[in-house]
Amino acid sequence: MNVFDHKHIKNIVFVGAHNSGKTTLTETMLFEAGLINRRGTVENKTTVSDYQEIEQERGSSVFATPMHTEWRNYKINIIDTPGLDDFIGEILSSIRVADTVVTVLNAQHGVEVGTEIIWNYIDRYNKPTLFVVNQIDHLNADFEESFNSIKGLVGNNAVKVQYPLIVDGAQCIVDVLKMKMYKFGPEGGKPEKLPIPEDQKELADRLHNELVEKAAEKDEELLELFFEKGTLSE
Ligand SMILES: Nc1nc2c(ncn2[C@@H]2O[C@H](COP(=O)(O)OP(=O)(O)OP(=O)(O)O)[C@@H](O)[C@H]2O)c(=O)[nH]1
Ligand SMILES: [Mg+2]
Repeated sequence: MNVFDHKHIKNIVFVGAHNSGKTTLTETMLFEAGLINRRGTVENKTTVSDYQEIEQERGSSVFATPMHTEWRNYKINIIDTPGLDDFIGEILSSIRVADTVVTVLNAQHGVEVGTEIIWNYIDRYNKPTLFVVNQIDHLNADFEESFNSIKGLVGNNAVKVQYPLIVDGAQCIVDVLKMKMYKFGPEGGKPEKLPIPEDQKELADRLHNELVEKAAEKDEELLELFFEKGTLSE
């Protein structure tokens, strides 16, 4: 077994309102990373994270569950937390040890009361967070509305890193950090990496600049580099 010093251990904590899809997303990540060879579901009581009897009875998470993977000489701990604030102790203790918090939203609802409660703790403990707009396959899912609700919650510091797009019926993601488009097959899996389509270039460029400027604004060293080079590398 590999041994890691504290600099090479990163804790990534999944938080979010009840039923936003944290456990399903974690399961999918473990599957796509090849750590499990069968993707379980909450309905079938077969996820890695919700393994306790009470969680399987309720069909929802009750405990913070740590899982892990290795990536580029780092040990990445992925902690899936419950969404219901009855279990706020589990959520709080996980946020305290987080290097990065991932706040999962359901694209049908955007920011919910549960998201607000959890955000207050993320803010209080001054943790960086990435928002994932999840469940975009629903008919009434609305990415833009969800993003606006994030801005309503955290203010203008929120910037897009990726946005979803349907191209020829296929689910795609435009990544404005890497400036690439990822196209997924119907069953998910490894996406095809493609150039950003012509009709998305202007928007993608604008979002890329916003992202770079926001990053520079928050860090003196990056700001100096930004003035020197006019942009920042990935
Ligand atoms: N259509 C659709 N359903 C999803 C998606 N992700 C999760 N679900 C369903 O949403 C429900 C809740 O999913 P969970 O993964 O248990 O959500 P959670 O955030 O872990 O819930 P708590 O732990 O109780 O807070 C389940 O019925 C999932 O099958 C998605 O991307 N699309
Ligand atoms: Mg869960």
